Amino acid sequence: MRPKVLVTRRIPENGLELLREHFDVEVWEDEREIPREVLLERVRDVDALVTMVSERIDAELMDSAPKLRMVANYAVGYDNIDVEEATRRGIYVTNTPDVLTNATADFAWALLLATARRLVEADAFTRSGEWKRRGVAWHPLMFLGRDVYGKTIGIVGLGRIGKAIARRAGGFGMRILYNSRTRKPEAEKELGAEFRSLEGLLRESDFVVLAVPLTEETYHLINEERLRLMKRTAILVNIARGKVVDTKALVKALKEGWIAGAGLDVYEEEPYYNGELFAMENVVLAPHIGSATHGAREGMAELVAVNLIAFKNGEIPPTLVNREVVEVRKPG
Ligand code: 8YV
Repeated sequence: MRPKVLVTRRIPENGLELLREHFDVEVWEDEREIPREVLLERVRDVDALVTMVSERIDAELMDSAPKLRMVANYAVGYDNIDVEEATRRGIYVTNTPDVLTNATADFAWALLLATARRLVEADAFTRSGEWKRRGVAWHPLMFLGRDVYGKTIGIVGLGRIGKAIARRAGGFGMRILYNSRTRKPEAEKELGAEFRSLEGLLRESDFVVLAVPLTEETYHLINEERLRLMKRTAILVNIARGKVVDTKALVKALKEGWIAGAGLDVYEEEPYYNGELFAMENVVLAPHIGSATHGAREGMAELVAVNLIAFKNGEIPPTLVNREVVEVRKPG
């Protein structure tokens, strides 16, 4: 019998084709997210799981899946998985780094530029026909935005994606500040980035971009006190995880003008629906699509498959997250 893999959402065909050569593959094809109780039922006889975003892979799920040997997360961030619990049980956990770095960094810039230059508001205005209907002459004060070129960008988290964001900032003639748990002398040399305390970075930056993983330490890292340190003209961009920012504090900051705007791809609760940000013109909102390019999505699908196949062949999966698991159980 071939091992069974459940894929919880549709992913590009290239990954599924590879998987089908080695596994019995079941894909949850429904438009709706797989309901938790259905997921708990479906995992009963699976050997491996391809999962993503907000699906909680916790002790309860692992209890429901006695045969589960590997969880391949279709994402670089794996805060949805209780990795410690998985390791204890000898379950391998993998993620999809690198293949989505450039796409996500590009998207951080798309949000930054769209927010700075009020692109979404301007698009809505143009489509509405108001430009002609109102009979107001075009004038030089329409849709004034924020300058980007030559300004200061502050990147919180200088991992793979943070560095790729910084590289792009070079082309915009920007001063680059960064904050991370440890200093990165090589990146400082390569990118000309300057280390700052988080507080210092927030005070000095015109654009603050969040690129940290969600951990206990980064939960609500950007809170009321820290938002108050930012310039009134500054823009916050979040392509990391929604819970890195205290949304209530952010709404207050935007309403009361402590900061000028925000470009968000991630939210504390996803899907984000009808929250206070909906009514604000100085925000640009995207539905967690940072890595949604053809290339990145196909790369992620391939990497998920490569990891699973390696595991099946008794090899260590190339992007294994919990290396200690090898002590608990050999792959295969
Ligand atoms: C995923 C992401 O597309 O990689 C991540 O951490 O947030 C995105 O690239 C999304 O989480 C689906 O799993």
